[in-house]
Amino acid sequence: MSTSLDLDEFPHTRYNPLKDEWVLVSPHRMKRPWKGQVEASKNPNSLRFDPTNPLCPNVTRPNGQTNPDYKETFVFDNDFPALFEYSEPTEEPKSSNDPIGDDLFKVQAAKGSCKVMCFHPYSDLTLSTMKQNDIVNVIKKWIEMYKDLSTKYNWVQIFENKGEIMGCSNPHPHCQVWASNFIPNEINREGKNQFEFYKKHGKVMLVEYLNRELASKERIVVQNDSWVVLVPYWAVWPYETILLPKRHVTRIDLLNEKEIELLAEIMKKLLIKYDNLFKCTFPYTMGFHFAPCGKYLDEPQEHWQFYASYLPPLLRSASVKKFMVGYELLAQPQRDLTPEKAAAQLRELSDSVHYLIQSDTSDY
Ligand code: H2U
Repeated sequence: MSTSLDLDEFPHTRYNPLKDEWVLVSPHRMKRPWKGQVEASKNPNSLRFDPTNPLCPNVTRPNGQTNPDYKETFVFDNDFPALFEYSEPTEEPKSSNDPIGDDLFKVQAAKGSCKVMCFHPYSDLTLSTMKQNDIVNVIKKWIEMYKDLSTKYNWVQIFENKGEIMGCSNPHPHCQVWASNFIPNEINREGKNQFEFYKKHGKVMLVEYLNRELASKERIVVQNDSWVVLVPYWAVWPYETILLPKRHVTRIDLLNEKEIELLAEIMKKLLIKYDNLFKCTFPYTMGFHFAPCGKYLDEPQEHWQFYASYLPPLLRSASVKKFMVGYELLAQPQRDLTPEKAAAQLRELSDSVHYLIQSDTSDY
């Protein structure tokens, strides 16, 4: 990008076209002395099986149900769901009721399905230390769940909260899947902005964006034949990344076998890099965004591009996190480290040798 601004030195704001919002970048602040606390990193969970953990195989959950002796993934209905399913099984997304009320007091019934998915029977593994084949199983299960939920609900959010710092309640490798009759705010916003871009340029925003990133190389972290991980130009969190396919894919169930295989490969590579960054089991929230489903399956959604977003909170060490507080909550997000520097740091880290396992971990 040609600009007279020195983006490495001077404060500037960057535009996020996906969210239609700006982020303040203050690179000069990286030079200030740091007197904050730096704690030693906690050892990751080393217990393979814990009979008191409700996500482990063969354990009876507090609701009285016993988990099967699962060997790969295991999915169950969340015992404490944020949403309740349609009361009538015949209800469909098309008949989802519209909001009622006026401009000041609007309300709409929220229906949905909340599932928990265990990635693996062993509690001491994470996606970064699981075998690539086991990650392929996880992706295939996501697709299966999506296919089932996408006919009944208008949106399916697959997400993983990892680490206590991110509010994750259980060290066992797992994620959640929430399907809803309504389109959540972030999806609504991204859908509108991608649609406007498509109308204006006749191009898919994130396909075009990736082409530009591949040409510049500045923010690329790792890539393979089907996927690219990069720190977005408009990243908010210090080591935030976006994982994009190299072709236009509107929904998760449209990924082919090779893309699924290579998605598992690149996810593992990125997560090994993340763990190696501060030598800890790296916390984050991750999830997928793609075209909505349900009643939108009948509508053109070509403006959408499938992607995964990784949002890690850490800033300087295993325990020093970036706080999204005062200015961020009241005005707009702000960061010190530039996305280019974050990408360079992540790029240099090994994507095959995990700091805890001093050998090639691809077949751990
Ligand atoms: P988190 O770690 O992201 O909080 O996800 C764990 C989910 O598992 C959480 O939503 C559910 C919690 O409600 N859960 C059950 O459904 N049953 C249990 O016995 C334990 C946890």
